[in-house]
Amino acid sequence: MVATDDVLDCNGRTLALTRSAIMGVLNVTPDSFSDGGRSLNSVDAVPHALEMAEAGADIIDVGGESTRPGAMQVSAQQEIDRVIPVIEALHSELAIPISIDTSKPEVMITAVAAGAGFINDVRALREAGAIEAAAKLAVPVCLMHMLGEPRTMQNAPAYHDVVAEVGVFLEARRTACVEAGIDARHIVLDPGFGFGKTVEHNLQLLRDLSALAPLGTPLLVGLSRKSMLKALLGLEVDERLHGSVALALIAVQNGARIVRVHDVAPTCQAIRLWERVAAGPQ
Ligand code: 9MG
Repeated sequence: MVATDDVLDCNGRTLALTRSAIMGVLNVTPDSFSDGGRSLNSVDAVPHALEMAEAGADIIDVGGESTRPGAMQVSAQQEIDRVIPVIEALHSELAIPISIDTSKPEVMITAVAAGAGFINDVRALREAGAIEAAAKLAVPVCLMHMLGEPRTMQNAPAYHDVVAEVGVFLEARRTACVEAGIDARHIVLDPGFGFGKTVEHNLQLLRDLSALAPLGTPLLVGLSRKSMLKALLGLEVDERLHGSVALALIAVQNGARIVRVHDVAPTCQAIRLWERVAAGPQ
């Protein structure tokens, strides 16, 4: 059993996991699947992040490369040019931790130097040099499961037992990270909803989420505005608010400790209410 602190030290800023934490999504990309280019530059992105913090976000996840199926890849320099001015501005204007959503070691290093205190890697530190960079930076990391690569991951993904296979992958990556020198208490795991999964795979993972946390490692999940809401309810991206809040709440009830969301205020209200009910008589 790995002991997990209830507080993550994110480069000098704390992320408390004593209650569910809300991670606000800040895409500084022209082709992100759900923001539709809304947060393109530091001028638009910073006020949006401040709004999310005001609405209850515990951490802001800044990304400079879209991970939607079929998205264009960008160079490390392009990613740096997009995210660093935003991270610098947020670091001086906010007191909450800032996460960098990247798989590239150069971006991780530059982002942490600019004030980021958490690495969110959809490739689970499998890119060359990423695990070594993260170990040196000594900030918490989120290791996400993805089958294949964003460009091709939704081409007929197949598993024998999706929950077991995702669990084996996450455990193997956790072990590799600890062996590379990453503090086990700094590791967060994520099943990667929508990353090389059919709707049935996503539903199975959501039902059995608690099966992925037997090691005491906190779980992060991202279900916000994802295409399973189109498949299940026929909703277009701009109609997915209520479904996203419901999915975040189900995830928290099933063991998620951090939820990555676009709509911070409504998600926060739903989760805080549920926590109050679940706490029992005071
Ligand atoms: C960047 N990104 C997009 N979706 C995500 C998800 O579900 N989890 C994590 N950790 N990152 C995500």
